[in-house]
Amino acid sequence: TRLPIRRALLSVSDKSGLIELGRALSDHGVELLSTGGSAKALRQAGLIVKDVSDHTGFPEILDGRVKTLVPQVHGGILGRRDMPAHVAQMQEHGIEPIDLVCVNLYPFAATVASGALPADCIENIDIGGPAMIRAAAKNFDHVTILTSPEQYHSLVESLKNGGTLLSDRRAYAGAAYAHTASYDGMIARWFAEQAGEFLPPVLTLSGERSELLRYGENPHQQAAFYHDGTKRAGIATAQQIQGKALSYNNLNDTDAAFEAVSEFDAPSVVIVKHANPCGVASAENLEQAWIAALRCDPVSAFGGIVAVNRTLDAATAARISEIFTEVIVAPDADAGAKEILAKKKNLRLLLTGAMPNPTAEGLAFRSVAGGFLAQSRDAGRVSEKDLKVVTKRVPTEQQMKDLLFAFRVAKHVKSNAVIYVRDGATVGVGAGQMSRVDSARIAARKGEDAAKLAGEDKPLTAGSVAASDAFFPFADGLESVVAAGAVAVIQPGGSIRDQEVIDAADAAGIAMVFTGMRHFRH
Ligand code: 93A
Repeated sequence: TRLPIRRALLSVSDKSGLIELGRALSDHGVELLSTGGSAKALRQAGLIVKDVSDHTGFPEILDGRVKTLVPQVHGGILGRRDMPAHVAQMQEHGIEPIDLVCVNLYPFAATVASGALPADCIENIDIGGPAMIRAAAKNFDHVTILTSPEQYHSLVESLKNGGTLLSDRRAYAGAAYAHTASYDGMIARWFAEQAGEFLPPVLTLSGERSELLRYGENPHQQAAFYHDGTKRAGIATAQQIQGKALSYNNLNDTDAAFEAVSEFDAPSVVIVKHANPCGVASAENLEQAWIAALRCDPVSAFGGIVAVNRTLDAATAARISEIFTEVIVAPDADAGAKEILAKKKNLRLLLTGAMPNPTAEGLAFRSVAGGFLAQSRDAGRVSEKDLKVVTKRVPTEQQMKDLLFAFRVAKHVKSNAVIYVRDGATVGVGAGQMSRVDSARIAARKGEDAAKLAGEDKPLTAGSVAASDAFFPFADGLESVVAAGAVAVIQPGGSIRDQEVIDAADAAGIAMVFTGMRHFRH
């Protein structure tokens, strides 16, 4: 059965869709109650509206801090229509039932984001709004609660059919509590930030659009994508231009690729497989960067995810589409590139509108049994001035550039990570091994394989530079990269056996620099 709506209270900060909703309600004979700004907007559109203060006989006071926090409003929302005692008490106190509440809250997040003073932020903590939302949601048996303009359309459809269904009202109620929970979560986080605390007392998602995914990492797992409301450029801001829906693994890999490529200023390409880069290159243009990145490990690149840090052009798109690729993610793509990729029906093209700032703050999570770990994201980045040359040999200018490039790549490779780089491109990536020596060997072997595929007689790692995401605990790892042909090494340093490792580098006649910063990624 449908529940008819006779009286509605509209009190919204975000006034989008308000007039259309108000008109539809009015057309269906619903009495409109409203607060200051909302009432004004409705009246300007020619609608008949009663001010809440006229309805309750109590004025808005304390600069609007108390507008709707009165029994006529909350009694009208909370009273149970199916209980004679409630009905009698409402009559006794002149409380008229309110069947629909439409509220969205003071823009706290936007106020904070605008850099407003703390006093303004505080003033934008909505009290009356959440109270009405929570009250209406509690009484969903009798009351409909709308908290987002996206819901107005379905409400209008319900009106045409004579009212709302219980199932609709229950769904609206759930959404309403998610909305107030995330709102209070934001406020709690802001208080924690103001106090300089890392750990907020509650962590909630923003209540922004969340997407159900077909399945998780494996088909027997359920999965969803939640936005955290920060609108960080990347996977959350991406517009999908073509191709089928993204899977959990696609999202994870695409994120890894895009975050990695955001590290580089020059036109760059990152190819990712299973969350690890298998080819990274910077060059004069994207096409050259693609060619160099692909050369590193063309076998793994098959079915990979490609991220670029410039508007994707036609020449590069044509090259990429020569091999099977799952996803391309770019800040933008020109018309020529879109046209070429449109021929590849299964390829997903994602355009994010912008590149993220790799050094921006943020949180990173990981689940553990019974809870989750939170840490600030790895926004660390070394530059040339942070590097300490520890060997007799000093890196050349080109080696220095490659060393920094290699260490930035290492940050985005699962530990233990050892990466070989030549002329702005990876030529061997060793990822995720339990022993650093194994990572070094695997990366070197990839350099050999790639050389064979490219028809070259020397491994690609010959004359390269090598990066390690954490220090070499023993000289063996260093000796291994020397054996692969590396002539300069970048690593954090900090092992009690640093001297042994430095001596081995000097004995081999190579250059080595310490960063003082580690980039574990587990
Ligand atoms: O200052 S409040 O916390 N006190 C209230 O009693 C109250 N009632 C509604 N804020 C209150 N509201 C909020 O006012 C609503 O949640 C809505 O965001 C806003 C709408 O105000 P107006 O209609 O004047 O633009």
